[in-house]
Amino acid sequence: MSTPSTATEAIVRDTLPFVAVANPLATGRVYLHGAHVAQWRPVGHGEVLWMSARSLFADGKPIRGGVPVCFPWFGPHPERSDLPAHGFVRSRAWRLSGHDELPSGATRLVFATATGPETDAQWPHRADLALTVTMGTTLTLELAIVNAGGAPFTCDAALHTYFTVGDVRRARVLGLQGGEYLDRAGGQSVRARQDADAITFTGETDRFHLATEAEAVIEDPVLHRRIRIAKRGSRSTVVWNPWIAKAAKMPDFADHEWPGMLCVETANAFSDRLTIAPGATHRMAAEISVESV
Ligand code: TA6
Repeated sequence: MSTPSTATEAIVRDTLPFVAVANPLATGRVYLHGAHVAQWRPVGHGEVLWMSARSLFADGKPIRGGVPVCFPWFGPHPERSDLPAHGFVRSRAWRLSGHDELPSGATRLVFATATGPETDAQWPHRADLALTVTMGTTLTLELAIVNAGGAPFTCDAALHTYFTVGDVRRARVLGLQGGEYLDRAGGQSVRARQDADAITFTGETDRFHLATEAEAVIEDPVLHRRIRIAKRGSRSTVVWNPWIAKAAKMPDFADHEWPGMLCVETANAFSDRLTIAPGATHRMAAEISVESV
C-alpha cells in the first residue's frame, strides 16, 4: 500500500532553461520548453502542482507534471499514431516575450510560439500562441490562440494541470455534477452522466466532462486544503488519475506515485473543440487558488 505523499517541492531538473519566480506572494518555475509551469507555491501553502520524479526534461519530450499545454489536438492524434499525443507545442521551446511585476506583487510572464512550415506535416495551419502566466496568491494561465492564416481552422486545446494531493483515494472533486462526460478509462469512450455531487477515486479515472464552464474544486482532507480551478473560454474539464496499472506502464511515472497526484484539466476538445476564424483569437484560461481547511 503506497503511503500518502506530502506537499513537498515539485521535483524538477535544471537541464532546460527556465524562469524562476520569487515574489512576496509565491515562488515557482516555468520552463521555456512548452511554456511549462512546473512549480507554484503560494505563501502559506505547500507545492500545489505535481511532478513525477521520473519526468524527462529534454527537448522533444513532454514533461510529466505541472501544466502541459496541449495543442492543436487533445489525446492521441485522431488518424496518425506516429504523431505525439496532445499535439506538439508542449515538447518544443517557446520564447519569453514579456514579463513584469504587478502592483499586487504577482509576477506576469508571457510566452509565445507559432506553427510554421516545420509543423505543416502535422497540422497545416498557421496559429500564433501566447501563454500568459500570472503567479501570485492565485495562479492564472491564459492561452491565446490566434488564427494567423487565411481560412478557419478547428483545433483542441488544454491546460493539462497536475495537482499534488495527499492521497487521491481520499480526495473528492466537486462542481461537475449534472453534466455529461466521456468515460475514457481503460481506452474506452463511453458517454455517461455525472449525477453525484462529488467524484471520488477507486480506480483508473479518465473523465472528459463536456459543455461545462463550472469551477471545479479538489477537496484534499490529507493536506487539509481545497484547490479551486475556475476557468473561462473552456467548455471541457478533464479529471484523470492513472491508478496502478496505467501508472506502471508509463516510464516517466514512478509506480508508487499515483496516489499523490490528480489532474483537473481546463480544455476544449471532442464536441467542445474550437473553430477559429482567420484573424480571430480564442482565449482559454484557468485560475487556480488554494485555501486551507
Ligand atoms: O487527460 C487525460 C489523458 O488524456 C489520459 O488519457 C492520459 O493519456 C493522460 O492524458 C496523459 O497523457 P500523456 O500523453 O501526457 O501521457
